[in-house]
Amino acid sequence: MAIAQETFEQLRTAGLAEIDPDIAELLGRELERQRGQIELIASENFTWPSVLEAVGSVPTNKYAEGYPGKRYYGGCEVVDEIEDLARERAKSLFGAEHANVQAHAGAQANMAVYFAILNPGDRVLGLSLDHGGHLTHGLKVNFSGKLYEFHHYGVSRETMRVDYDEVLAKAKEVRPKLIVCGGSAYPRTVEADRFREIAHEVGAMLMCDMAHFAGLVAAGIHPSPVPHCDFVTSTTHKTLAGPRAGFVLCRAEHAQALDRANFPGEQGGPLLHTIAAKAACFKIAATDAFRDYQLQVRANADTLAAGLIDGGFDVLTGGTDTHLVQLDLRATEWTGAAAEGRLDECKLTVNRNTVPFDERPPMVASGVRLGTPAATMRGFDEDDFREVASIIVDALQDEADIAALRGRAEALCDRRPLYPGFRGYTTYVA
Ligand code: DSN
Repeated sequence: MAIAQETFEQLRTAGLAEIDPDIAELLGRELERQRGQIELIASENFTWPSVLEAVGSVPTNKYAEGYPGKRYYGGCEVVDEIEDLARERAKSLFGAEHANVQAHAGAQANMAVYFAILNPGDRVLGLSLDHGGHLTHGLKVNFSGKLYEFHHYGVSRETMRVDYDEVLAKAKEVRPKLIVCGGSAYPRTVEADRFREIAHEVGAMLMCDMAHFAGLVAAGIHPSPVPHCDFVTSTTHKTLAGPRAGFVLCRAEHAQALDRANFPGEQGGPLLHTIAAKAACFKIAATDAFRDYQLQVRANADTLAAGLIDGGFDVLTGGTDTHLVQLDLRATEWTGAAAEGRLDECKLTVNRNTVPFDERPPMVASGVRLGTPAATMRGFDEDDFREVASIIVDALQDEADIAALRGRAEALCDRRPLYPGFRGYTTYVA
């Protein structure tokens, strides 16, 4: 009894390194991995220390099913204030009439919208996954493709951009209840105003999934989909640089249906520690410094695309309007998978991605998707991205000197340290 009591006291007071050195060691290794490579996965970012602190905070202990002022548990007076702040900040940042900040992730944000306005079997029109859409935009093996009758538009073979005339023709043929715009691998502006005209013409509702470019919207350097859409969904961890999570904005007329669809429709207790982190993320995203960061993300993406093209590679659409650059390897000997492996050896982390009209399966793919938000967060500027493009070009040659290329990537990482104030994996020392 006495020994167990001693252990219990230790468990109640000790930190992770003492209690679970295996996990502590893995967390430390993951921090060093993130520090020691150039992160170019377009959907990833390095969030702020303040956000990490909120994610590791005590509301993780609290059940709060329901919404502020209408919970199914006692003791919610503080978390109500947290969620209210997060909702108000989201509304103010994006100019929305209503915000629901409870989605655990982007997939649940999209699910909440579908549950709010669709019945199983309803027709929906979205961008196909292999042209830059998303799993939750109607892939057959995803809940969206199983529950609803999804139809897809794609990009034009000539321009690789969305052809709005084709979308209109398809919408007239399908007569969807909902049109979904946005996606995960589309490098150009999502013109929600044009989708609105199409939705209006066929009597459909409109949803934009702005998960990838939400940070650019917050900074005012990508047109906002909010005025044109019934619903806008997003994650908070991509360009927005917040915690790993999601949220939904909508018009006031849909507020009640959306809230009910989220809870009790598809989620139980909200993660209030993460919602606290979302509130901090929205506060940061409203600052001039965040706008400057997003301008740098954009400038770096243009520099990366230009460097790849100058090095003899094809970039889908010839460039980008966002943070995202799609390398098209079809004119080379490289597959996306092989290029991903080679770049990994050189300390550049990317993901293979199909390109539109790809003849290879997704596990092999003919493209590589690149993005600038994470490296920009550690301070990379245009000069650094000229060097990144040059490393990629040199790495994708038959006779590449891997050791030398790895050295060049490591030199960039040393010059732009990640989380320099971190001691260990959790403690920030200013
Ligand atoms: N998996 C995300 C991405 O990489 O874009 C989308 O959910």
